Order: sequence, then structure tokens, then C-alpha cells
Amino acid sequence: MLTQAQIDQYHADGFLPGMPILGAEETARYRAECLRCCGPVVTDGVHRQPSNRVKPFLLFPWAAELVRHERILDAVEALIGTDILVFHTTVWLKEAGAGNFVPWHQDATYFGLQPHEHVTAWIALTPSNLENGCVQVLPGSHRAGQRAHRDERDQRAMLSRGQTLAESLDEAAAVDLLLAPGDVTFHHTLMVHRSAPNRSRETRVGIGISYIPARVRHVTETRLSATLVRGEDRYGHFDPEPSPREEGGSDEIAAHADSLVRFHRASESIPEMARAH
Ligand SMILES: O=C(O)CCC(=O)C(=O)O
Repeated sequence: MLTQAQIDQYHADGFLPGMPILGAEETARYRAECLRCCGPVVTDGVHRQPSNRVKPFLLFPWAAELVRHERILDAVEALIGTDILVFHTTVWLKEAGAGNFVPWHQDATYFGLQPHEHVTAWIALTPSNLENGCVQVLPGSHRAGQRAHRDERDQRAMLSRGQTLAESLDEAAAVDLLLAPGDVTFHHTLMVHRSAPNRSRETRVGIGISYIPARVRHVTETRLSATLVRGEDRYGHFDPEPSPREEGGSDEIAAHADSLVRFHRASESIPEMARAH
């Protein structure tokens, strides 16, 4: 799936620019499902709550299918190896004119994973461009390791505590990840990135899937859950998660709630989070 040159590029730059991975039809289907289940407006009988946007693959069969997409996993395997878990997933839905933005940050700050081998596959379900607030990355920034963050409380910040890099950056070096629907980019957990508000007239939808090799563990006392999507888990660092059989089922809702409660409990004691002021 990836050439050796692309793999080298990922390790050198900390990200891979968008590549067309999903076909037009499947992209349209995932976009419709994502808006139906995780969108801002209640229009039908879907069990809808804000947390649907976090780990939707435990609630919705279409999302469970997406995190197991063979072509995405082929690329992920080239970057982190054959035994792959989904640790987390976020639907990044930016409504037109809402002013929501993502501050400069590193994902590693709030995940508490060691070693730092987690990779995010960011899937564009709509166009993602400068007008609607695409992701922007600082190439090579992952090589300087974990940086200090502070909490910047702002209702419009799309990170739970408004985690923002404490130091100033050379923003002129930022690269805009310009994507067509169905494109996927990959970024390293220490990559410094952000995204600006959506100033277009359309909603921007992306899904960020956090993949880790099974050897990676979580650093806090709380035992977390994760989903094996390829290969074998010979480490058992995480409790296995069930795949949803039906949308809105009580087992599915319970498994999702359990996973999120553990994740939020663990977040409080991640060393990088405790140091953020
Ligand atoms: O979608 C966005 O605007 C931000 C995405 C992001 O921060 C991430 O995937 O880690």
C-alpha cells in the first residue's frame, strides 16, 4: 500500500499528505451515516448524544466497518507493523460559521501511550481546505519529543481542556492538509498540528482514527479497552472491545459508555495532562 519512500517520508516529516483511499460511493455512504449518527441536529430516532462522536465504532456498525477498512489498515501496517489496535476515534465535525477550532497540540499529550508509536488516520468525508478549516501540520515537529501544553479554556476549542502548546511556533512553516472526500492523511502522535474555524457555508467532516501497535501500553493505573483490527494481540495491555451488532442496542451503548468512562478517568492522571496548567 505505501512505498518505502512514503514510509521514510512519514518517519522524517511525521505525517503523510492526503492520498485517495476511499472510493466515491463508500465515502458518500460514510458521510451520510456519520451526519445521521453524529451530526448536530436530531432528525430521527437515533440514540444521539455528543459522545457519539467519540469511539463511534463501538456504537455503529458502519463505523466499526470503517476502522477495519482494508486499504487504511494496509497503510497503517506499513507504518506501525502487523498487530494493530484501534485505541480511539473522533468525528471532527466542524459546522459552518460555528467558530470551532483546534489549538496547536500533540495528540500524545492526552493519550498517555508509550512508546510514542500511535498514528492517526484522518479520513476526509467532505473536502477539507483553508476555507473550511483543514488540519495544518508542522513538518518534522514530532522529532523534538513531547512538548509542554497549557489548558486554554475556550468554548470553541474542540479539545476537552483546550490543550494548547505552551511555546510559540514558527507558524509560517505549517503545511495545509488539503483533501478531497475519500482522501486519508496519516500523522504521528507527536506531530504538532491544529485547525482553524470553518469559514465556508458547508459542514466539514473528518474522522480521526487512532491506531497503535499491540506492544504499546497505557501509562496510568486505569485499565483501558481497545479493539484489535488486524493481526494478533500477544501483550494484553487492553481489554478487548465488542464489535457492535446492532445500532442503538443496549449492549452497544453499555460497551461504549464503559470505554469512555475509563478513558476519561485515565486522562486525569496522564503525566503530561497533570503538568498542563
Ligand atoms: O479535524 C481537525 O480539525 C483536527 C484533527 C486533530 O486534531 C487530530 O486528528 O488529531
